[in-house]
Parts: sequence; C-alpha cells; structure tokens
Amino acid sequence: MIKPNASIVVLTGAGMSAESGVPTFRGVDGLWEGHRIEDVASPEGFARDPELVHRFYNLRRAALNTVEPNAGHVALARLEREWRGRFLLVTQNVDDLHERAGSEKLIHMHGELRKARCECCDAVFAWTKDLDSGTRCRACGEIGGMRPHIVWFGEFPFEMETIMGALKRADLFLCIGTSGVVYPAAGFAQIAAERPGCHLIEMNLESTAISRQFDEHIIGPVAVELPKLVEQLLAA
Ligand code: BJW
Repeated sequence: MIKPNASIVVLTGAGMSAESGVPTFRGVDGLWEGHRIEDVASPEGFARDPELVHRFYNLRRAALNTVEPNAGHVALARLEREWRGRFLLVTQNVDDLHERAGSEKLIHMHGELRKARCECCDAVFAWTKDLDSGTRCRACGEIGGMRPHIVWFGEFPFEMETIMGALKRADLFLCIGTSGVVYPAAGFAQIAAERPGCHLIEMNLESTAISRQFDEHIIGPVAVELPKLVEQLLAA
C-alpha cells in the first residue's frame, strides 16, 4: 500500500520512551511533585521559582544516564537507514534515546535535556551536569541567564519550517506514543491529511484526543509494535 520511495514523517511523544523507563507526562504519574507540567514547564514558572524548575530538569537530565533505547527506537533508526524515500523523524521528547539508537534525520522540536542555553547571549551548549541560578555562561560570563534548552508552554518549537515542509509532502505520517493534546504537534495529523493520498497511522496504548484523524490505529506498546511495522514497510 505504501510505495517504496514514499516520503515518511514520524512524530514521537513520551510513549516512545516509556518502555525505556522515562516517565510520560499525562498518565497516572502525570503530575510532578504536586505541580502541573504546564506550571513547571513555562517561562512564568521559571521566573517564579527558577530553582524548582532547575531541579525538575536536573533530575530528568541525570536520569538519562540510567536508561537505554528500546526496540522501538532501534526500529525507527533501521527504517531511516533502509528506507529509499525521504524520511524525517520529529520528536517531542527531550531525551536522547533516538540518537543513541542511531537516528540522524531527527528534529527535537521541544528541545534537548542535554543542552543548556544562555538567555543573555543565546549561546547553546552541550550540557550533562546540573544547572542552577548561579551557573555562569561559558560564552558571555553572565550569571543567572542559563536555562535548559527546552521549549516551554508559550514558546515557539524548533525547526517548524522544516517540519511543515515535510508534512506537506508526506505520503505516510506515523504518530507514535503521544496524547495529542499539545499544539502545534497535535495539529500535524491534520496538516499531513490535507495532502491527497497521505496515509496516517497512529500507534498508542489507547485512543487519543486526535485518533479520529487517522486511517489506521495500532494499539499496543511501541517496543513490540514498531519493529513489526518497520519490518512490514521495508518488505513492501
Ligand atoms: C504509549 C506507551 C507505549 C504510553 N507505547 N504508547 C489552547 C488551545 C490550543 C493550544 C493552546 C491553548 N493554550 C495554549 C496553547 C498552546 C500550547 C498548548 O498546546 N497547550 C495545551 C496544553 C492546550 N502550546 C505551546 O505553548 C507550544 N508553543 C506554541 O504553541 O507556540 C505557538 C505556535 C503556534 C503555531 C505554530 C507554532 C507555534 C509549546 C509547547 C511546549 C510543550 N512543552 C512540553 C514540556 C517541555 C519538554 C519537557 O520538559 O520534556 O513538552 S509539555 C509536554 O507535553 C512535553 C511533551 O513533549 C508534550 C507532549 O506530551 P506527550 O509526548 O504527548 O506525552 P503524554 O504523557 O501526554 O502522552 C503519552 C502518550 O503515550 C499517551 O497517549 C500514552 O497512552 C502513550 N503511551 N506508553 C505506546 N509503551
């Protein structure tokens, strides 16, 4: 059904990394120490209590040392390597499990935990240690401007032009492990669906806020279902 040289866009969300041990946002554990994610992950939350926000991201950055890519990450890296048509992987996740599995054509639209940015000079650094309000910028020397390189609510996601271009010429849009409640990512299916003939597949443990926009639903865990789907696509 999918042409061997079709253009594929994949969107992943927190469910992609759940089986690696990275918690999702909106499940039963969807709150963090009594705070809504919308309060912790926002410029207003950071201005109100920078140490709380630094602690939230420091813990998550440190936890990356304890997790590994799962079979779903590995399958997507294989699809990228072996697919003959265009391929783009867009992730909302801020972990680095896709690149550790071997993905290269990858956009982190909501930023990366292992990067930090200076709000004074905009310099972006690879970052594996903790951040706090006393961290000095290695580029401009200012103290107090360093923050996680993360897209918070109300901020503009990264590389939107490239993503929109890829969605508009997609023949297959695969949406994996996202609840479909955070925009603009939640609107990607609608954009892909506007292209005549584009086939839309959603993979999740359950139906979501955007399920009705998809042609096909694969209900099940990504570490089981994605290797099977990739095998089918590559065999076609
Ligand atoms: C499995 C599984 C397994 C589990 N196998 N599946 C009112 C209406 C519409 C929009 C707005 C509005 N008010 C404000 C807005 C805009 C706002 C927004 O969308 N708010 C909503 C909450 C309403 N959006 C923004 O502010 C964004 N910026 C923006 O819009 O700029 C303007 C703009 C306009 C137009 C174009 C471009 C720009 C910025 C959003 C930033 C989001 N940031 C966060 C936190 C930062 C990153 C971090 O700390 O990690 O990103 S929020 C959080 O949610 C995180 C995630 O990337 C994001 C999405 O969550 P995700 O991935 O879907 O996780 P969950 O937990 O919700 O779902 C997991 C799913 O996996 C579930 O469905 C499970 O079933 C499934 N699952 N295990 C398969 N093994």
